[in-house]
Amino acid sequence: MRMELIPIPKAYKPASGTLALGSAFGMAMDTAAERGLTSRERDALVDWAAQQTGLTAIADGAAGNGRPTVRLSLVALRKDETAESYRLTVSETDVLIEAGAAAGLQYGLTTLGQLLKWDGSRHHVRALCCCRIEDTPRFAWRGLMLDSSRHFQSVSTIKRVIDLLASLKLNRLHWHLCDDEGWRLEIERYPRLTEVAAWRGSGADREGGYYTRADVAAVESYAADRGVIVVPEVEMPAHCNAALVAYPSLSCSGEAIPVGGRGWDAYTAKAGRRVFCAGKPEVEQFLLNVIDEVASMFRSPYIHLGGDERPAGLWEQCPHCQQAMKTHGIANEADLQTWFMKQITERVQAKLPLETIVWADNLGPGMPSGQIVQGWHPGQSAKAAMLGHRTINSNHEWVYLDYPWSEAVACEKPDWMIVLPLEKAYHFEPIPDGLDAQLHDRVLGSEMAMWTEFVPTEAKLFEHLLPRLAAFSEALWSPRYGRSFDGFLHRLGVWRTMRAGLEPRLAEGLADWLA
Ligand code: TNX
Repeated sequence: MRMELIPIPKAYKPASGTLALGSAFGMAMDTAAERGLTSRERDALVDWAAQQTGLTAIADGAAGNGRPTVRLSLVALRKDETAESYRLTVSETDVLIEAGAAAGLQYGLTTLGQLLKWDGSRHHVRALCCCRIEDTPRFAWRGLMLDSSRHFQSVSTIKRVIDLLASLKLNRLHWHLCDDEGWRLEIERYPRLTEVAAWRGSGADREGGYYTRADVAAVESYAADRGVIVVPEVEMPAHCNAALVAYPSLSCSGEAIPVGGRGWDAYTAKAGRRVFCAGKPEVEQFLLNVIDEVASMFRSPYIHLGGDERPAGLWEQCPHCQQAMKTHGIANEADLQTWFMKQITERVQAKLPLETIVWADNLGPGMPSGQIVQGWHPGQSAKAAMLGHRTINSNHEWVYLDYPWSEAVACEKPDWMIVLPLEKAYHFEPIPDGLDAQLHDRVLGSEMAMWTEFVPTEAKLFEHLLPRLAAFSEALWSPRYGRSFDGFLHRLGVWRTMRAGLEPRLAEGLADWLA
């Protein structure tokens, strides 16, 4: 079976004959699509068709004008289909894409673009081989977490990342916007977060940056047009040194955080990792105010509240935290974190129509039940599912993109990192080992995690993202059986050529993929 798509579709049937396309094709929507889609969705689909195929898409709606037509049709879904499913039929006269929603139509067009690039380059004409594809994602949550704190990426880099996600049928960008090493989001109520904490070093030596409200709006609408939901993260109660550099009173001692140099660890090298004080009411107010503003900027129905890697011992030494523990009958620091996160989560949920996500570090019976839990250590996602939570399985051994992809590059990395080769990324299984089949639907999917302590430039970023993100897309989208690493490598070679042909700048960053 000839099939050059990534991720590989659920079902593909070749048929005889070809459809020749010139430099343009017509696009027609059936009545259901005309009625069922917003004009913004229709416009975005026409733009997407042109972008993915490299041809001119003319939304003329009419057939019989001599041009081949791509027809978009909204249909009722079958039981095994979701809003992201599509059916694509290439006949000798036209292309029909059927789906239950805009998302599925968009993925059908993405597939059309891949088919055309491959068939076209093979035949040296713009032609498609007739075929029928039925496709549906295995998991609903297919994402990338991007850390913009440790190193800042420009809006144009973020848009290129979103293009990459969309071309691989990935649908979530989890945006890690604040951490110890930098605060990256403009919050009008707290200007020092970006005046001060978005920068390291000074004068000509200053490095960093932040996203304005206008930047976020641009990224959001760019992502929305490509079927990607941008999920912002506001980290707490730890990984917050940058916020404490800007507003020291939010820490337990209230003292200024000593800053050293302009390296990525400038805010932690001298100060060590600090925490927000769990015993000061102003901390909760600060975080709720920040979340309010974040929610007003993003249209995501989800917000990530962090929750990972609280350094032990700091709250124990703090009189405000001790007092809070006494008042609320809390026995230890871990329970204090559970209480703190619960306070914030419940207030957010009472006020805003948001689903909350947290890292799994503080997983336990005290966690609010509706919480989505992102596991990053082996076993955490299984435990979260068993405790009744929906979970995103980002087991670091399989999906951490900051890890080197081979022993050869491992020497440039810190000792604690393990190697995540392409083949391992390909074989990632999002359903944790041994999880009871009845709980499988609690596993929403996964995100690869692109931490950027050691990823300072766009070229490095793409070197880390690709090709492992392509392997991951297949693990999340395609059926578990009926695909192979060898087959993937073959298709990857094709995909790489296609992308390189289209985007020479990207190709520069991809030098040694398959060497
Ligand atoms: C752990 S995973 C972290 C990050 C680091 C990463 C490095 C997680 C929730 N926290 O802060 O960047 O390891 O691999």
